[in-house]
Amino acid sequence: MAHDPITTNVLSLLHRRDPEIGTLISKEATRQATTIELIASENHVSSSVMHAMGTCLTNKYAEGYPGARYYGGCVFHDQIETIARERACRMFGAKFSNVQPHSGAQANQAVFQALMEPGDTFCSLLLKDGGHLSHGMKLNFSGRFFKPVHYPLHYAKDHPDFERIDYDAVRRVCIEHKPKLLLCGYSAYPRTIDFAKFRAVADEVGALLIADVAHIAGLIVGGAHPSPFPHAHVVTTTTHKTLRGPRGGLILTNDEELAKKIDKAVFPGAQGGPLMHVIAAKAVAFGEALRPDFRDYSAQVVKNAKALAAALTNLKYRITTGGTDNHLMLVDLRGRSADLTGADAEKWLEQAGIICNKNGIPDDPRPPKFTSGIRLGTPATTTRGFKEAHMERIAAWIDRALSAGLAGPEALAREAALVREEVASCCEEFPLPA
Ligand code: DSN
Repeated sequence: MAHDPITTNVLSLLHRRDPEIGTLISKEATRQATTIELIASENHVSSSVMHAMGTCLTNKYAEGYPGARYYGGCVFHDQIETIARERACRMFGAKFSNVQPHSGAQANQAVFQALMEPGDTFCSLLLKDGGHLSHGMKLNFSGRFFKPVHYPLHYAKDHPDFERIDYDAVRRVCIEHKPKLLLCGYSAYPRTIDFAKFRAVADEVGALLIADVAHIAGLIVGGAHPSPFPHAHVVTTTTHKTLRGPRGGLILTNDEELAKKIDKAVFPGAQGGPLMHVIAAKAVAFGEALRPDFRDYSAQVVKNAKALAAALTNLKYRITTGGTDNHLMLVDLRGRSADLTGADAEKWLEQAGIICNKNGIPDDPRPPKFTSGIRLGTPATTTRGFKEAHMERIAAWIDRALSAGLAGPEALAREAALVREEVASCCEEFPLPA
């Protein structure tokens, strides 16, 4: 089920030329159209963004930067990348940008390479507390080649800031370890980040502040979360989450010297040829994010997340930190049933047409393959036009599916099929963007 005429044509061509892959892409298009996407890091791009990726730009090598390439024939690529860079700067009110990172992790890799030597210390939040792989996980480049130290959340239940960042501890850890970089910005943190507080600590210990805003980039651009500038020295992000662009990375700074180092670290340091078709799609998405209606979108993402968190709370689910300020929430399933794991919940909800991911909650005693929580986000449903009232319906569907799962396989099969039908008919009212 394609939702726009170009995709329909592309799929019918693929069906003729490579039916095996054509069929699978069609099935995926139907899956996306008929299910509710609650993965906090996913979104539905416009067909303009989608089709910019499927163009002749993929044929070209353009190693280097606009005006300084290592291949001929880059005249239009130079113009496209320049527009993408300018729009990126305009979105964030920054002076310099690099639009070439293939992903957020590669953006972080380039920044680490630009600003640290192997073995240098940096300070971040642990993956299990809501951080990211590239913020020092031991199997990742960041944990293998650099020395991560971590700041905690408040873990004491009776603390008023339970499960929120412990800013005093950020300072203590930084004073003790004198990191070269201090990282903020997370993959599973539902609260507003106080960039000014982080900058004060960075200044006190002589660190550079790096804000990885991959999750909240669209909220920042749309005015629904405070900006990391002027506090952060460098900002990294993905372009495909709340920012609603193609899958990719982006780096921004206001400091010319840092910008030069970062450019060298991206190319030739970390990557070869840029994905020019993706850079064109980034430019298109940035153009969309600069439009006034993107502000409405960002505000609605947050309103929907708050509504979903409140509706789940009414149904007796515990939301970590007691709610959300942004696009995501972590649901601690143990409140519903001591035996319920994130892994089971993810599977049962998928049977019911609701897609999410299992996620550890702060201080989770269960390993990442099982977890005690699920992470839910509203960027994709908001793109489809869902509002607060629909969030109440989604919460009720979630509860029905999980309650049935807890009652046993037969109850689950019966109830999941019913919910799935209701979900699919609701999705018909909210087609994917064309
Ligand atoms: N894997 C992404 C997420 O889901 O948050 C982060 O890179």
